[in-house]
Amino acid sequence: MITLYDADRCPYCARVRIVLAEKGLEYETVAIDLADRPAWLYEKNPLGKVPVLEEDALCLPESAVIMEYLDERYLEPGLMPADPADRALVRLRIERFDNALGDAYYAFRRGEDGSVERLSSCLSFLERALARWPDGYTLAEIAYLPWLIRLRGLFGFDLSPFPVLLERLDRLCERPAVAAELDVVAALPR
Ligand SMILES: N[C@@H](CCC(=O)N[C@@H](CS)C(=O)NCC(=O)O)C(=O)O
Repeated sequence: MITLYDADRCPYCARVRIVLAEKGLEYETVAIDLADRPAWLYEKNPLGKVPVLEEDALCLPESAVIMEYLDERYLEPGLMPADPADRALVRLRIERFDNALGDAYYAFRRGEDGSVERLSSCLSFLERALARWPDGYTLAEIAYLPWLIRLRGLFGFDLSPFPVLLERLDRLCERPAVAAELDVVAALPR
């Protein structure tokens, strides 16, 4: 049985939930209150963060690592390209994303000075990058979608200056696994 240590608000957890849903996998959820997290969470992840995925003896933190594990362990549908070079590019996109938009999002959530401009500049970067990406559905798309879903659904952030990004978001939200995240976000306390 798969267990996911999870938080609805967390976009990193959303990545894992989307992959689990795409693969049609059953799993148990243990909801973690990050404001009052249990001490035992540090035994599962020394950083005390979610998501953490457990399956049998395996205990795995880090959303990008978990996504790849699930994709390799459960082959259908495949969420990585077949070619090693293309696979490397998917990993690079996830890495770049985490270093840019991920941090800017949290600065925005904390209401830091200049964070709207910082976030907009990261979204412009993603917009330009997306225009060059192959128009597919891989772990790279699953990696950035949860942030866009939250920016729009939770904070009413105007994504219209980023038409490529908006088009991908709307199109990929037609997939049931991604659409389920719209409901998760709609139910979050404002
Ligand atoms: N690099 C980690 C980041 C996970 C992360 O930052 N999760 C947040 C929730 S969205 C968390 O647990 N924050 C608690 C903390 O920073 O102490 C991943 O990709 O899984």
